[in-house]
Amino acid sequence: MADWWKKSTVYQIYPRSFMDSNGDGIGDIRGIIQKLDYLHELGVDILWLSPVYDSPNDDNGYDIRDYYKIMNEFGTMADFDELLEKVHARDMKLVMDLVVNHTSDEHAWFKDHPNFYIWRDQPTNWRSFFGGSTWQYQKERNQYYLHLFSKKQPDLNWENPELRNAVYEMMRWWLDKGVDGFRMDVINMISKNPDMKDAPNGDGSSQFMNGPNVHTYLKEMNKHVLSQYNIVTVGESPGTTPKEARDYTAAQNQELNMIFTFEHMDLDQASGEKWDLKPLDLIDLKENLEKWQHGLHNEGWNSLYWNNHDQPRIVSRFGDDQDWRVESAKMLATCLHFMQGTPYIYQGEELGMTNVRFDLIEDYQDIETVNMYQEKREAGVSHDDIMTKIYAKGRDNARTPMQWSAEPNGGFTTGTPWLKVNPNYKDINALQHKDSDSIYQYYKKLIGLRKNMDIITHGDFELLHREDPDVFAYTRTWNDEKLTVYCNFSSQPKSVTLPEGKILIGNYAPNNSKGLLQPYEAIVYYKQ
Ligand code: TEU
Ligand code: CA
Repeated sequence: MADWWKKSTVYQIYPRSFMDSNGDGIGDIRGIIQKLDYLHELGVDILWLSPVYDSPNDDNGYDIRDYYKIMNEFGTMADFDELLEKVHARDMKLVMDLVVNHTSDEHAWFKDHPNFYIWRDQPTNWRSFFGGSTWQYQKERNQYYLHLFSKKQPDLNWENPELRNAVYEMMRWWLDKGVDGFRMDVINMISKNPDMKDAPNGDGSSQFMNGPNVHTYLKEMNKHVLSQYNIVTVGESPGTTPKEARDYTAAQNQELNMIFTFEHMDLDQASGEKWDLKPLDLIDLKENLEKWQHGLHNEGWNSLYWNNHDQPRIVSRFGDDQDWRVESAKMLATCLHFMQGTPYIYQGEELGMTNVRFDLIEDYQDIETVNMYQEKREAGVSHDDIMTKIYAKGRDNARTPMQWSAEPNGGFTTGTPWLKVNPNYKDINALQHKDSDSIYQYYKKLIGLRKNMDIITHGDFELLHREDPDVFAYTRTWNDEKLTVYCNFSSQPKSVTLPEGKILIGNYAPNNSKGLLQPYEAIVYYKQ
């Protein structure tokens, strides 16, 4: 079936933190194999693996040393082949994380093919996403190489056709193995302005995001590789608007199937820096998601997500992980899963896993967090002020090990976990996932509704009660069918006018039907 991914739900696995099968404290491919029935039971259709390729793990696998080898800590290529076969045996699909904006500086290309990278005699003032300059001096060449991320992640020079062909050859190798598509890491950064200049505040993003040749490269990639397989592609593209997203994802443009926007994930930051915190204004969120629903309706396709391995956990961020954790986790899921697009569930989201608060910076592993801590301490910011920022937005919030049970380390490992397990694992874990009122079972229902209701896939979106600061309400209409979704994003009861139709799903049982939404209540009405 064409566009099969429009009715699919994707589950993102961060292998390092998913399940450790051999007691070394690091998740691995055999651990994923052990949990395939848990995933199949949830009803997800596509598994997206964060990178499993050989890597020195400066950025936990997003610094690839060998695209044709599995990272030692994760297992062997035979393990991978077994995983792929067992995923397919369950009628699920497997999508790899394609990181081709940069490689590891330990990749053979960096030594043998320097022209696969970007060199300049003089650096610009651009700042790296991980702090410091985006330029690293190399004595042997007496030049600087560009690295938008860590200095061990040199950017690839996509102007070089030899590099592009080497990437396409590698992509075909994985697709010929039978993988079902790619999530493409910062794919909208692969084309840089050739004449790079200093930028205000060192923010070079206007010169490397959605650059001059990005569509040329993606059309070429589609022609040489993507169009030859029945696969799904999603491009991670920070700094992209709906207009640009249409250019990437409109079918007639023959580039990608969908992209990840970051706009809704930037609404609780006060400035250009993710660590400058401000409370979310729900009206901003409603208007942003409306803009994306309308911007790609019938022309392009949305990815729908609250969580991934870079974002804090949504129940702690936009919900209430203290007094209303289960209700708000289900409410947030309802809000997202009735929109148009392909939903992405990040490991642990289906359990209502929360952010973590380690007292010591030494307990944190993420290069982005560790670098930021050092930079801000040197600038005189107090430990406590920085920890507040890390608690809110640090990437390790999403990377604490999956909480499978109340056993030591949440059943993730019998060894010492590479990153400490969230201490709340005794209360929050997968053991209860079969309980009828669990968050997992609620997600399972949502996933099933998407498969069976065309209105969710195709219906028109209309925002309701635009000015209400606490209730996110919208309708979907398709022929003579109508869905009305009410989500209370607050801990206060909120009165709403009852729509016509019957209650399809809700996170309170028995559902409130008197028009007074309980704290964090979500309720969906269906009329035919
Ligand atoms: O993230 C790209 C990206 O935009 C990040 O800077 C993101 O905005 C930031 O991590 C939020 O705090 C991708 C991967 O998802 C990320 O894990 C990698 O570190 C990065 O690219 C480099 O490969
Ligand atoms: Ca292991």
